[in-house]
Amino acid sequence: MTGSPMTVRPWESPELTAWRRLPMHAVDRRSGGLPLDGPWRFQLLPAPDAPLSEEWTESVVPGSWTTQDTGDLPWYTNWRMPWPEFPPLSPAANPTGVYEREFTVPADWAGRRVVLHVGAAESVLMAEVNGRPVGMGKDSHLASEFDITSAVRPGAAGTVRLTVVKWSDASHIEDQDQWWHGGITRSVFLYATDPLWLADVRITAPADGRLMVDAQVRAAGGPLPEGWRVSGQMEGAGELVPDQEYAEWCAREARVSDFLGEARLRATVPDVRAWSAETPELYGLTLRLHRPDGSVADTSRHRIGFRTVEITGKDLLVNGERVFIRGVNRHDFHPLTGRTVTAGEMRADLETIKRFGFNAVRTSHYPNDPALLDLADELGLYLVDEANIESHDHAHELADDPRYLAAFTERVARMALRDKNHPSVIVWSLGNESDYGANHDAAAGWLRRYDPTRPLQYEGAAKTDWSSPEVASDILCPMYASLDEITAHAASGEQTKPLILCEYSHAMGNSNGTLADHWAAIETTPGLQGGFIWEFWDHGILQRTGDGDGPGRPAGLAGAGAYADGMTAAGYRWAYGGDFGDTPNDGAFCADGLVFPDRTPKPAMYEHREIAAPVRLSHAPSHGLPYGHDGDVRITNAQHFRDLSWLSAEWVLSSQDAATRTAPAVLPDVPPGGSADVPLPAGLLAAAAGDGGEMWLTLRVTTRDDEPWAPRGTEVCTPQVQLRRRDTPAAWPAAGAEGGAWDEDWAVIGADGLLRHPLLSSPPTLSLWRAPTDNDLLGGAADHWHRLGLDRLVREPVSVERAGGPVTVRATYPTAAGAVAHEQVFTPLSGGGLLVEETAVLPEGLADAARVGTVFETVSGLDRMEWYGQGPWETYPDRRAGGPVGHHRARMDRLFTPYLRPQESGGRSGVRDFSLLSEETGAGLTVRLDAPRQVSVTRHRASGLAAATHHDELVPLPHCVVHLDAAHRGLGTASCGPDTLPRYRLGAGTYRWSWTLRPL
Ligand code: IPT
Repeated sequence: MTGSPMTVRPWESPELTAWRRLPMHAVDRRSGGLPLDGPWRFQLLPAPDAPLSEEWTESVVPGSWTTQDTGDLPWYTNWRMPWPEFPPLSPAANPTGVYEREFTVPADWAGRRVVLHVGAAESVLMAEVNGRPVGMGKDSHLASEFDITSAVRPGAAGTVRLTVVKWSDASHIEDQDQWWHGGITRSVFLYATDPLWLADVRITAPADGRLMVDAQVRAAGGPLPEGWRVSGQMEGAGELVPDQEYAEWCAREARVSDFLGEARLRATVPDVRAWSAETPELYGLTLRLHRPDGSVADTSRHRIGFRTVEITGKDLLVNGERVFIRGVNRHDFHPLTGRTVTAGEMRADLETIKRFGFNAVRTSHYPNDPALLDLADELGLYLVDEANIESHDHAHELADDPRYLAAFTERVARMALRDKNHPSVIVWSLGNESDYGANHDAAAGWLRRYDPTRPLQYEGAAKTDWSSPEVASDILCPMYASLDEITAHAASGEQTKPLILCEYSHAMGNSNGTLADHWAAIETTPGLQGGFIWEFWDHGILQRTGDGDGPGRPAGLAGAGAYADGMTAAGYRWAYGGDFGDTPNDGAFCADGLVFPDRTPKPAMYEHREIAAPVRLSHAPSHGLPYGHDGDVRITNAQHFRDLSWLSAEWVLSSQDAATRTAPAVLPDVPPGGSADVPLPAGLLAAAAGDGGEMWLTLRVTTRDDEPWAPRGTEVCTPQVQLRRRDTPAAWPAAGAEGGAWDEDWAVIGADGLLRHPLLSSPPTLSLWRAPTDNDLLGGAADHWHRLGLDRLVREPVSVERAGGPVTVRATYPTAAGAVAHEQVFTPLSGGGLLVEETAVLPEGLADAARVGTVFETVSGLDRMEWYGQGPWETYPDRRAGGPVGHHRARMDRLFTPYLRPQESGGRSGVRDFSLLSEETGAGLTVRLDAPRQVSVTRHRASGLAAATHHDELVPLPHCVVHLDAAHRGLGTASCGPDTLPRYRLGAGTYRWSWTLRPL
């Protein structure tokens, strides 16, 4: 301890997990105490044993000192430790924060027991009060509490000093893939109890409404007095009844032990409304501890959710139902404060998660702030509550290292002790990426005995043998397994457990390809029950770029608005690994979330929202295309517990050549899992009878009333069916069909075969490359393209043939795997239009190119795009389930998605036609495509995107870069996990596509 004669170095003693730390419990002491949050005196020492100086600065608690201009900055590594020392050692240079402040214990706390609560400290906490060491604790994501009664005097001022050592033996088991920080990251407060207090409360509340409450009572300094009593009152059930049998047993045992401060109460709630993620029904319970004279010594309030979790065969059941786990991994993260998040921010996270169709969160990779669990209970989310253990870099050594045995078991036990009463917690997790060893089995043994009401999981336990029923995991929870692997296992006859991926669909950059394929399999394959997308957050820290490299402050400079517009405020950027001079680091691998650092959802969120839709729309089986104006569509309730009465809907009918029409829709009264066939909206179809082109019917579903996680009118999903195909090829301008003549003042094909056109600043040429996505880079596709030379394609003109109207241009594009033959036939159309028919032949070695298509650049001044196709958000061939076909429009800068590391972005799938126009004059150009195509329109060339490392380096062009793709490679998830499926890859061979260009 600082200033104490103790010579032990607690930061290098894994056996020493705590000293005088109170047992963890589930009694909420957050209100009624003495808050100690706010500015503290602070100094950052270079090492834990360095002397204190006279120089005090200030640090705000809770907060990470690494985001508070203290000189110690955030450092990002994925799994490797940032320094070379082996466990249990830590480096000599070891930033150590000393926090100090005064406090006054209220005078009316006289005679009470006083406890110091430190919400979380990274990574070793040593506490002193009035110069006296009062305790030590580890585990950066759980609270430490110390009894400081004898160190304080009620009514008098005192000083508390908290010393926090950043690197320790514990860092080796907190080696999670995230920024390293230091500091006191959750709230600090004092609270007082009676000398007789409720030490813990345990609630068992299964879905049948039979409640059991176990209270544990302790008395300061000795045995419990005679005559104490616990009473309980419960909303919906009134007074709880003491369990007589248990009371008698206790009385008997207490005579022997003198210390059995236990009471058990029971109640049965009639017609209980069960808790589930869809129906987060909570009941209030108040427990009171009475002194022998009947007066109240202590009170504990709880919100109870009645629900049952069990595993039957290969199914995880909640309240008897096999629920799909539509999960996401969430870290505690904030772009300004590092690890410190307020309850309001946690609520915003969870509301976002709910609004995009998720029903589950894995608290990767440590227990979260208690407020998060309260919110999950209230908003309705299933939690996999994960212990703070990840020994990634030294996983194999530590899993069996007896010096770490206590740390493993304690971290698991303390989590369960704290969170056991939350209905949202349906599964415990022993931690992440720590191999599998005796320490895990010890922790699992403790947990299974302590809480038989929940399954536990640990990915590492079942890694090598998916079928073994013996290991410390009740759920088969692999990470990043391929679709083939999981479906094969489900079909193997060897499956012994529910298969729920603990991580899948790595959301790094422009990613989450094949999510719909995963869910198509999950929803139809017995044994597959869902998974948790990796991950919610892009961990970009706001950084000033102008003057120094500190984390950005003051707060709020790059708020949601600024970033949704596609840029951070000037002079700031989202920093990732390496941007703070942190070496070694793992670069942008921390930018792998479904939301940007300011919580703006990425397009993949909309994909998920649609895949998770509670309402599905399909053609009634009796019908095929085209429908005409009669027939039925089928509406299915894809929920597990709720009917559709909480939703409103409207029909949206969109035809390619007419304006969108809408009409109110009535959702049928169908139970969970049920469906009903409803007639097509006849009036709407009649009105649209004359509309040309293909036709789509969308059911736009919104919340009917306010939900705890969304105001009334929030869009929930937009399922869609096609009613009529488009009548190509008749409407397609075949060469010569629409007589035109070359107007040489307007458009010219030069001797080089390149088109000069007044609407274009750069002629249409062949493109086979895209600015590599993170998946392309880390999965190897980008290297493949670079070796072939696709990123620096050179056009060699071969011939130009003029035959009156059409001009045929042939060119080749040499690559390392042979030349690509490219042909363009340009035909003038009446009214100044142009038809371009293209063919490209890719030699064998060019399979798996990024794209095959046309690229051209427009004139300046076009700032809006309107299109008929999928949208409005970005979609790609293997991530387009969430973009309904319709008429969409967007400002040019909104088309682009500002992934932290610039890359291919802004694509739209299934585009049939689009216009680029000036908002001011309405003038511009319009392009019609022969078939639904992948199109992207941005202010950036692929080469510019590929060369930039951050957005502040990009200079938008004044004009548009347009890509029309005959084929575009899927996105996959190869930055960590499987690449896209073969059907989303490009083969060698002949590609044909055509398009028309007309002035607007
Ligand atoms: C896996 C980790 O559990 C997670 O924390 C994160 O690092 C993720 O990968 C990638 O972003 S571990 C990996 C070795 C599969």
